[in-house]
Amino acid sequence: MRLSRYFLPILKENPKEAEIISHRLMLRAGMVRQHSQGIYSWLPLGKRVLDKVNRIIREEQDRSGAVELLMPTMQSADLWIESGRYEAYGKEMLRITDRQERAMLFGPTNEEMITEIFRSSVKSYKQLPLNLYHIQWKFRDEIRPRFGTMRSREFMMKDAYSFDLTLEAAEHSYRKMFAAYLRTFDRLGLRAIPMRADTGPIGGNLSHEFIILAETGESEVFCHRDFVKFDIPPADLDFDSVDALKGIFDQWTSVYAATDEMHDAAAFDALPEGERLSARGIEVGHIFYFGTKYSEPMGAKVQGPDGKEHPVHMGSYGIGPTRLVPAIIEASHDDNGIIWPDSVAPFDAVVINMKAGDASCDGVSDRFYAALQSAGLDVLYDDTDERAGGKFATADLIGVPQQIVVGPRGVANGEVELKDRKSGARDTMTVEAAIAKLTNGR
Ligand code: 5CA
Repeated sequence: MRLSRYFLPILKENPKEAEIISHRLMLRAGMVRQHSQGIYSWLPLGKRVLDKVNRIIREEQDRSGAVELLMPTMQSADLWIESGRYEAYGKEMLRITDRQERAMLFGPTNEEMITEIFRSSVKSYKQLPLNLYHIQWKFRDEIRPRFGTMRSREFMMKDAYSFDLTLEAAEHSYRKMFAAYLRTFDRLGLRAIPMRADTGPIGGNLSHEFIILAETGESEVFCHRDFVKFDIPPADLDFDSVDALKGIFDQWTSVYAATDEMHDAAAFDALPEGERLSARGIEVGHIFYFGTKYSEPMGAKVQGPDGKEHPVHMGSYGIGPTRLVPAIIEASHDDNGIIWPDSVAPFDAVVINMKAGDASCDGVSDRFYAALQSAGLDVLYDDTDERAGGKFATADLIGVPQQIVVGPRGVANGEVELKDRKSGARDTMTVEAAIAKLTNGR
């Protein structure tokens, strides 16, 4: 992508409305734009990161055996009246009346709709287990939308829903998502800690929130320090193995971890001082097992091996991609801007042409741009005529991991400079060596 033809509305000044660093940097880097309270557009740079986050979420959901579909944002109130949640959901639900005076709503979550899809076509236990997920916009009329897309009113959610015949099978489905979440957050460069959590309006009695520790987090959390030592499940994990999944779940739930609603001060205080960690955190995922809470009132039943009909055991599993993007920034930035983990960086590399219009700088920059692109890298090419200082500041602000500086002096010697955004290390080398280094293994 040539920067001269891209849309990257960078802000030079710190936006006053932003209280936390991730919100400031997302506005400054031209990733999002607010329209009204808690409602944002994702501009091209932000959209690239969001797409990469969603791709990782999707790969890990698919790996665990979940199946993707797409449900609408608009729902009929009828289904919610059936489940008994229409009144109970309260003011967070955005209620809309259509031209035929029918009560509609902008979905805050999809338990009812997925249960309706399930009951209309699954009739036998032989079709189980089943886990269906989608990545779709949600709307919650939050009482305090704040911190940019961290807590917005319209936000994206990956929500998965599992269906099983028995409690034991449902627990296995729950652990599958538990393991998939550990892998997902790890690939996003985050260490997320699963904590016993309250179930709120979703219901049920087994629930974990996945929390990233961060000073700006909205939740107060209490946990054991051992979490840093636990293993991330391997890519070739057998998701059908009950023992393997139980092993992972048991390890990660073996020590104290709870959000403040579930906090047991006596149990926590009994831990030796050096093992206790009380901190603030960001909830990036939340999983629930709620048995037959929806299947019973909505009649989602399957025939069991005994020939009788049984309401299915269900769970639901959420991740917030539009919250994850600022959470990653909270975890990884410096005074100059964002430091993206490679897995979600909007561009893998930026070619900075220090003297656009100069035939030799243009020649080398063009060559780089073509070589990196054909190796499959996402490349930004700063071909603008801004001064060098401004170009470096932009590259650092938007956090591109690899920066290639093409300047007239270096080019005269057949050399360029490579800069690693994270370490700040700079290395001068020949054009050939730099291309080989960046395309290595591609
Ligand atoms: N139906 C269940 C699970 S699918 C559910 O709705 N769970 S939730 O309410 O905990 O939301 C799931 C995830 O969505 C949260 O962990 C969080 O990452 C994200 N999320 C929730 N509310 C917001 C919000 N207002 N802004 C941004 N992300 C949000």
